[in-house]
Amino acid sequence: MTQSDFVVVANRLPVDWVADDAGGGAWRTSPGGLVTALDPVMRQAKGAWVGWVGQPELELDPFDFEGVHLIPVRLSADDVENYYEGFSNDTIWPLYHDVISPPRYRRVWWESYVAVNERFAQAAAAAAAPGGTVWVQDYQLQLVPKLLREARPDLTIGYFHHIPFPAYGLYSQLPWRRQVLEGLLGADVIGFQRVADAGNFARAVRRQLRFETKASGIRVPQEDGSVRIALAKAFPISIDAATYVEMAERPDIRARAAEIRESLGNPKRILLGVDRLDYTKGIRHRLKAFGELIQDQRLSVEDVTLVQVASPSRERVQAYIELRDEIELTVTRINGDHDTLGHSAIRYLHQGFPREEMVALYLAADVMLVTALRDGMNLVAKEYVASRADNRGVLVLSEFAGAIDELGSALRVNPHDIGALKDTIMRAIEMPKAEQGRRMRALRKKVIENDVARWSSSFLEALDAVGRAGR
Ligand code: GDG
Repeated sequence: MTQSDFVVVANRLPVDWVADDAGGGAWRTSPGGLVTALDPVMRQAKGAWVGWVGQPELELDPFDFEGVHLIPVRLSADDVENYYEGFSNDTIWPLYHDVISPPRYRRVWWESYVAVNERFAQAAAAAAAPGGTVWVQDYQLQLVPKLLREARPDLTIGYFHHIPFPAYGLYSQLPWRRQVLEGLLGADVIGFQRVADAGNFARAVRRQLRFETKASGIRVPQEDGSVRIALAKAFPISIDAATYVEMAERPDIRARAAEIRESLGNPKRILLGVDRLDYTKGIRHRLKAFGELIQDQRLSVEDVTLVQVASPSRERVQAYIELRDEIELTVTRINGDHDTLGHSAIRYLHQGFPREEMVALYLAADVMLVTALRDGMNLVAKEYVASRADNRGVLVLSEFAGAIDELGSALRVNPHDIGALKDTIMRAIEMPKAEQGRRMRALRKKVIENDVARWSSSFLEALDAVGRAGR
C-alpha cells in the first residue's frame, strides 16, 4: 500500500458521486474552500485524503482523483444515525453553538462516535508515511488526534476546529468533556477560528485536566514524565478570494445579476440572506425584523425585496425539521399579509444553487444580511465582500460570527436585539454611496489579503515548526 507524507482526515471526502441517466455516474470535486486551499499542497506532496463518501453502507477501495489519493471510510446506516446525525449534529453542534437548541446527550451516540473516530484514526495511521504530517478537520473527529498519536508517535498532527469552542460553563455540560479535551490534545497544533475560541479551549483544559498553559502553549504531561507542548491558536479561515473576484467580472454572471433584479420587478433595494437552513444562522430573527419594518410601514414591498436562500441541511435531525416548518410558516405569513400581485416581500428558496448563481445573487444584492446567533467564521460574508469589485453594497454582520473580528467595517449588529437589527437594516438601505465605497474598500482589502491559501499556509507553517522542533 502506498503511503503519503501529507494526509488530510475529514468527515467527508472532497468528492461527490454524480449519477447519470444511464445508471452509471462519475466523481466530481465538491465545491468548497477547503478543497481549493489544500489542492496545491495535496498535489505537491502527493497527498492523501481520508473521509466518508457521503452515502451509507458504501464500501469502496482507495482511488486516485485529480492528483489526490482518496481513502474512503465506510459508515453503516447506524453510524450515520448515531455518530453523524446524533453525536456530531445533535450533541456537539448545538452545545458548541451556545445551546441555541438544546443538545441531547445519549450514550449510544457517544459509543458510536468513539468507534467511528477509531476507524478514521486507523485509516489515517495506515495512510501516512513515516515521519509524515496529518491534518485532521473539525468537530466530527475530535478524538482522532489522540488515537493517531498512540498508533503513530512519529507523525506531526494538526487539527482545525471550524466551529466555535464554547465558554467553559457550557462546555462542562458534556458528559465526555475530559475524553474530548484529551482527544484534541493529541495534536501538535490545534487551530481555532477566533482568539476567543482558543481561549475557551485553554480554560477548559486548565479546569478539567489541570494542565498548565502559557500564551498559546499547553503543557501536556507524557507517560514517561516528559512534557509535550501543544499549540492552541487562532487561524481564521477564509475563501478563495481571487475566484470570486474573477467570477464577479464575468459578463455572463453580471448579465445574470441584472436579470435577477429584473425578475424581482427592479425593486429599489434587494436584501439577501444565504445560509444553510440551520438554527445558528439567525434566519428567524432576520425575518422578524424585516416583517416588522414592513408592518411599521418603514419599508414597502414595492421598493424592497428580501431574497432568502436557505439551502437544505441535516434534514433528518428533528431540530432542523422543526426549524424549517417555523421559517416557512413565518415567510408565508409575512408574504400573505403584505404581498401585492406584482411584488413579494420575501422570495424564499429552499434550494442549493451553483456557485455562479450565488455570485450573481451577491452582485444583485444591495444589502447582505448575516445575522448568525453563533457562527465559527461565516464564509458567506467574505464571499459577498470579495464579489463586490464595484465597491458597492452593504454588509450587515452579526457580532456573534467569527468574521466580525476581521470585518470591522461592516455594520455590526446584535441579532437578538430586534429593534437594533431593524435600525441597522434601515441604515444599510439608506447608506450613501460614498460611505458604502469607504466601508467596502476596507472590507475587500482584508478578505483579499487574507485568503484561504494564506490560512492553510500559516497553519501548516506553525505545524511544520512544531514538527521540526520535535525531530
Ligand atoms: C462551517 C462553520 C465556517 C451555501 N448555500 C449554497 C452554497 N453555500 C456555501 C456558501 C459558503 C458555504 O456554503 C457555507 O459556509 P459558511 O461559513 O457560511 O457556513 P457553514 O456551512 O456553517 O460552515 C462556519 C465554515 O465551516 C468554514 O470553516 O465559516 O462558521 O459553521 O461557501 O457559499 N454554495 C452553493 N450553493 C448553495 O446553495 N454553491
